[in-house]
Amino acid sequence: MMTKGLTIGALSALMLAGVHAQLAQELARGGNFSWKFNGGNYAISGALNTSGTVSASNPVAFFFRDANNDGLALDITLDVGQLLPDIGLSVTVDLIATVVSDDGTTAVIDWRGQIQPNQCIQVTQPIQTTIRVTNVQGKLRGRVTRITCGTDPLGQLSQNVHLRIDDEGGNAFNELSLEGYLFCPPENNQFLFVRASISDADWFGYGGGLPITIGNVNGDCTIDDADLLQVLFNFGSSDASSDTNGDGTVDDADLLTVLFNFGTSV
Ligand SMILES: [Ca+2]
Ligand SMILES: [Ca+2]
Ligand SMILES: [Ca+2]
Ligand SMILES: [Ca+2]
Repeated sequence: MMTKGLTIGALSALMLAGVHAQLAQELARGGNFSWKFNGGNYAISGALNTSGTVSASNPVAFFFRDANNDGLALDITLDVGQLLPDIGLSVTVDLIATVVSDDGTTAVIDWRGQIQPNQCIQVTQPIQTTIRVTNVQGKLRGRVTRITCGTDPLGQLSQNVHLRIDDEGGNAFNELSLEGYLFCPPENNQFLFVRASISDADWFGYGGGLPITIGNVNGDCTIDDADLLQVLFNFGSSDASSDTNGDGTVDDADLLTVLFNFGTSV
């Protein structure tokens, strides 16, 4: 009796989770999101004192993973060089995701990370020099809302998207800062200390959708007979667009994935 009760309880919980899937879970399920930095301002203080505007950068795709093993696969790796190609600084920082709030209609997610590389890195802006970067800190806060499922407006993702993410909370929650020492001195020298930060960052992105890994082989907004037919049609082949688990063969494992998630839509 007890086992049966537990099983029914677990099933109810699963069904409830399915019905009331939270936005953060839906974002994580998509596996990635496209991101566009629209621009902001920078300020450098210390040995150098200057400020200006940071121009918009090309859209990029971020791939979610669980970098800190807390069960939430929403962490991203921010490549500063990709975000700010003008600066010529190549450094990456893992931003760990925390769900601040999520009522199923709107979610707020924080991404934060910090590294202490203590490495000499070439920069080309605002002057061409080397900096021994001692601290890199990144913060992003995004508000996730539902949109009509369709192709990624930023053209980065292969699956359709149904979530939009907008920057939220201003400078207190969106900042990229770097600290280090000009000319790469062997020891910390306060006269050479510089701190650069980006404020007033304006960004947005898209994510969600149903990835190929859960059986949405045609990339649209539902897992249905079209996906089933595509897998059956390519059964036994190595067609990558029908290979849900990426093992090089379209076989019963891929078919089961489609069947298991059959009927899911966003
Ligand atoms: Ca995580
Ligand atoms: Ca914005
Ligand atoms: Ca589909
Ligand atoms: Ca396969």
